[in-house]
Amino acid sequence: RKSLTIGLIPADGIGREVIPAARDAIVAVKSELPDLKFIDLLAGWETFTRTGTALPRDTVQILKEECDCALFGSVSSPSRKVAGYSSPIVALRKELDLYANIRPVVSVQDTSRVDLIVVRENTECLYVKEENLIQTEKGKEARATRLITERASSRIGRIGFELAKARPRKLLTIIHKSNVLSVTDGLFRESVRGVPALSDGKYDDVNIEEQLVDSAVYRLFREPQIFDVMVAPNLYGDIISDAAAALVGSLGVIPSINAGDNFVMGEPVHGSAPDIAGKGIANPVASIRSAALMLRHLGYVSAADKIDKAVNDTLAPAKLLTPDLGGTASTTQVTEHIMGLIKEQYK
Ligand code: NAD
Ligand code: K
Ligand code: MN
Repeated sequence: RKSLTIGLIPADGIGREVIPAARDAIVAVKSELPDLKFIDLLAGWETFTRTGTALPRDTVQILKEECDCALFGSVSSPSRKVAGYSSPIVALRKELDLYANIRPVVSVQDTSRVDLIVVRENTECLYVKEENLIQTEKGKEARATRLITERASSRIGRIGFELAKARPRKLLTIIHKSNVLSVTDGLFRESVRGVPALSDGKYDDVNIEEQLVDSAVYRLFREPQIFDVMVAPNLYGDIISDAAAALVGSLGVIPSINAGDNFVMGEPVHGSAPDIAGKGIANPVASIRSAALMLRHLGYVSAADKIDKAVNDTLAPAKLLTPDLGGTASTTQVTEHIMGLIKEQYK
């Protein structure tokens, strides 16, 4: 790759305060990257109120035709149904076929406590949203379709194996409920388990475990350190990744990427945080880590390591923290401190 073009979609609320910090972090490691280009793109609730669409066609087209990857901030989605509005993040995952949602969760001060990655299938399961309501003689009856395919399960399984292989413990835990849902979850489990056989011995050194989803949540809260990489169908992955996030204190530190075979989009896990938007105190760490995760996924491992190290060396001494972590520092102060620690690594 001769150049790296990154779409920036801050969207709403604190997304506009933290995505610039993520951009700064990428610029700070630019000596290890191809020629950088950033393109500012619109999406979100504010865009909807101005233009009538939350995801302009222009944004999608530029992402597809000009960008190698993107950083997404957060949207303010209304809790009531608004005619014409639908979440741009869900649409982007579809448009760009970002089938893997990857979310590392690491304790802020003591990484020996929680250090795991949740890999969530992002395209099917109950999220195909085929729901049906009928009136029967005995009252209303609702049904939903839960789609599990071998193809989607294998490709998410492969991502899980790939991530597990790169970690010291090399442990992949498959999350399912095939004791009850033997057909759908059975297919998920079998498809993930089938990945090594299709991979020329590449994953022979990865240890495979399984957990039923309910006991996985129980164990996550009791002894989170037993987990390394967890791979799950969409709904379980959604729940487990939020539950895991609760273990480390603040949403403001948890990054994610949405990845497909041809595109990757970094995104802090948190939303637009209307309660603190505009105050300059949003924690930029989730977004900065999302930038690092995106670079790592694209193969720029040493650049990503430098960003992560600077973040960890800022958080662990617990001197310069934003209010969500109990400190009094501003977004800018934390960002500048992290940038300083990145620069030091190039001296
Ligand atoms: P939220 O993540 O925006 O906020 C939850 C709480 O965490 C708030 O108290 C907030 O101040 C705090 N918080 C979140 N990120 C923080 C950060 N970086 N630094 C410091 N504190 C932080 O969730 P919510 O309040 O449930 O939702 C607000 C809006 O965001 C809603 O409109 C919701 O639809 C949207 N949302 C969007 C996404 C997304 O963009 N993918 C995800 C979740 C929620
Ligand atoms: K977000
Ligand atoms: Mn969720």
